[in-house]
Amino acid sequence: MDLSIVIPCYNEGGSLDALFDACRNALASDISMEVVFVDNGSTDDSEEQLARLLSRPENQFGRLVSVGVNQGYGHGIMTGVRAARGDVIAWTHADLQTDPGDVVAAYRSCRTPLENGTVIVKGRRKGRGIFDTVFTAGMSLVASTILGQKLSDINAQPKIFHRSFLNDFTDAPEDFSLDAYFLYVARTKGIPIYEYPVIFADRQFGEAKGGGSLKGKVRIIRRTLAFLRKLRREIREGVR
Ligand SMILES: Nc1nc2c(ncn2[C@@H]2O[C@H](COP(=O)(O)OP(=O)(O)O)[C@@H](O)[C@H]2O)c(=O)[nH]1
Ligand SMILES: [Mg+2]
Repeated sequence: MDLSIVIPCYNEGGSLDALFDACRNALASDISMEVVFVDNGSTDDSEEQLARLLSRPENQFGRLVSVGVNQGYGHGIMTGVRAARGDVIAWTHADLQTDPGDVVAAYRSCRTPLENGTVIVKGRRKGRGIFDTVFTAGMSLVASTILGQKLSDINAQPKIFHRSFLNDFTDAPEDFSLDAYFLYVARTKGIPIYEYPVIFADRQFGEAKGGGSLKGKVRIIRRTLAFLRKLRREIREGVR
């Protein structure tokens, strides 16, 4: 299989019909691919919606992985990643802020180096408001300073990599810091990061639980900074 797209879903019941439509539109005859939907311990009707959608003949590109009790964003993604069968693996969000079609387009933009494991690809969000742009630039600067590695637009989706990259991914964080960790590992291993421009839409269904709200932003900053400091300490102590 060429490509697995892992999509963690946490209380995304309202997004799933549109998400499946978008995934179906993203399929391409020259790429063998699967979408691994992770029900990340949702407490809404996501599980029933996923079961209903996955039973339909037109949705056979999809597979379900369930996490019984939510243990965080990173935990959900890594559970899906470990179940993925593609040579190249991607993750992106379920809320349609990034189009699954852009995941396939980003894959295509670097298909050969991705297949050879010589690059990782990440989205770079275009067309956002000034507040979000400044916030993201600030976070990138702080994270880069703490880790001593240049990281930019850390939480942009998708993230795409060859499965061999997982060997370097030894203790991935369970929470929202996973995206920062991913880029940090690529930088320390000297793997080039290619940034593919993506349009970042507003969330259409359900509620933002991450950085889409001000409260979420504050929480993400605190958690990410705590994680980055821990990572830096461990690097200094030679644990990593
Ligand atoms: N908050 C949260 N989101 C999760 C979790 N697991 C998966 N997700 C998914 O992560 C994606 C990003 O969450 P979202 O609330 O849109 O974050 P935001 O866009 O930064 O506000 C969505 O697709 C969620 O369904 C989790 O444990 N917590
Ligand atoms: Mg979102």
